[in-house]
Amino acid sequence: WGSLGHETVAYVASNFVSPDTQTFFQAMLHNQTNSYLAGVATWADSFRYTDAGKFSAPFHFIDAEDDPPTLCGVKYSRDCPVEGCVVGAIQNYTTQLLDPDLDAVNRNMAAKFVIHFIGDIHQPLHDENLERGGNSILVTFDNVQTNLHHVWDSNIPEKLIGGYSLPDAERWATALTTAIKTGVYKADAESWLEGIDLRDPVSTSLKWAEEANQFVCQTVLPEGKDAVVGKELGGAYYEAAVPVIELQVARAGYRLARWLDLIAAGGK
Ligand code: DCM
Ligand code: DCM
Ligand code: DCM
Ligand code: ZN
Ligand code: ZN
Repeated sequence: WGSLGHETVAYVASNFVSPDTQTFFQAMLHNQTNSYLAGVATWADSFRYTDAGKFSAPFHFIDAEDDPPTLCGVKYSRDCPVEGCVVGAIQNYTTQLLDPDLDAVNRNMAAKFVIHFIGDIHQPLHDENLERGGNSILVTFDNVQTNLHHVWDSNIPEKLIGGYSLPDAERWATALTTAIKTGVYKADAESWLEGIDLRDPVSTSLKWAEEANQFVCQTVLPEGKDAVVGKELGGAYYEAAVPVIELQVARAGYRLARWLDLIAAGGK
């Protein structure tokens, strides 16, 4: 996701964490405001472009070597290489956060990674190998040349919300929070937490990746890549994608809240 998606996931999570979790992460992140999660949600995207952070570039996705739209699916052994992937990264940085001996600097970094990667794993094209997660599929969006990955990361969310500032993210998160508490997601939200297990971050996050990857076959490329190459995606394609993007941002925020609650409780 672009900054709007990541900050919205973080604000949704802030709306659902327990008071103890809020206190725990506000202290860890040295931020006493309501934006303590949103304020660090895009840090990992800046860090991966630095020399010190290059190692973390593969941690933002898992390149499922499936065959959309005929066959979608993620396999950890097949799709997570030695350099790492988002599923392995969630495991590694969650484990670091549970280590009471970890120093404050690494603890702060681990928190920022977990907040970001639980967002990314919910973007369908972060769970897909085809054309580097859609980055090599050139398209136009409202007459601007871009690529399919960027359309899902940023163009669609920003057209929906009308901007990408921190207040835009807070506003979107407020709407998604209401939808979870009393609206269209109310009946399903508890089921989003099924299978969540702090002692098994790989199985937990692989389920999230698998679920997002199914949307590559259903919504991202329902008629294959040749049906979108060079096409204008700001119309009917946009309309079909919006409900999936809203659902995935809502799920990511709600699951991030529970994951942080479990971490703050020390895995107890
Ligand atoms: N991005 C950034 N810094 C740069 C270049 C790009 O923060 N120097 C952003 C643009 C996209 C985002 O990274 O919005 C995509 O990253 P991801 O989807 O992995 O979060
Ligand atoms: N950004 C975004 N959507 C845009 C433009 C920028 O999400 N339409 C993000 C990408 C970078 C940050 O804002 O993380 C700063 O971008 P820039 O340097 O392009 O202003
Ligand atoms: N990305 C992805 N899968 C890949 C390669 C990249 O999901 N195989 C993501 C990471 C960023 C965006 O695509 O969100 C752009 O990546 P880069 O700047 O590395 O081209
Ligand atoms: Zn992306
Ligand atoms: Zn990322």
